[in-house]
Amino acid sequence: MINIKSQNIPTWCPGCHDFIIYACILQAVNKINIDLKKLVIVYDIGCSGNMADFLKVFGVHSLHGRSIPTAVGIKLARPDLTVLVVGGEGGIYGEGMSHLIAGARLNIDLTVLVANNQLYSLTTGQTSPTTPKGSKTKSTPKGAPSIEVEPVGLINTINMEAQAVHVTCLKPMEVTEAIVNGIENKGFNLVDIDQLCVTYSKQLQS
Ligand SMILES: Cc1ncc(C[n+]2csc(CCOP(=O)(O)OP(=O)(O)O)c2C)c(N)n1
Ligand code: SF4
Repeated sequence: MINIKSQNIPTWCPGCHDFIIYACILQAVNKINIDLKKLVIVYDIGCSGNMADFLKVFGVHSLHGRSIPTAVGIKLARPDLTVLVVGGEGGIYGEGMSHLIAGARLNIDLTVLVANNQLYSLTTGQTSPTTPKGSKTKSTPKGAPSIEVEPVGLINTINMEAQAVHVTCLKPMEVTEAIVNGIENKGFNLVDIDQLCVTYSKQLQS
């Protein structure tokens, strides 16, 4: 059994679905029986990116929206490494959107896991690129004005050779399988994961 849990106890709110993504990564690493010397995880900034402290693997806790270019650099320098990205949709579909598009166009061999909770959660629940139009959030008291980004459709439009799937933390086995498939598929892989933010998601019902 490969144990990559660090000594730090996760600080996510009780019930946060980031715990599920964490468990799925642990499971996926065991299923593939990966050589830990060849695994690197690049984390974005946010609640999801805080996983950097809870996994004991080589990695970089990068900047908000800049996890994909960091991962691209690592992969270009060391093509023999398996490179994962873990971040929220605020970082990957918002500030880092152009990097997501560039990665998919290049079809570079990365697996990008997006904890998609439809909010900027670490900064206490502002609207994000996947907040449903009309939702009243802390930053959009009159309702979010923009239509939501649809990540799988977006990647398919950019490059049909890149792989993009949507899964939900309510079905953890599918999340694990998607991570395994992403690692095994030699190309650009987006795994968009419905992830409930138990603390701020109540706004999305408004
Ligand atoms: C360049 C930059 N812009 C903004 C911030 C402030 N910031 C930190 S986390 C965050 C939101 C994170 O939301 P998301 O990426 O969706 O991740 P989550 O916390 O929901 O997992 C923001 C705006 C920052 N740290 N750096
Ligand atoms: S604020 Fe939301 S996303 Fe962040 S740890 Fe708490 S429940 Fe999870």
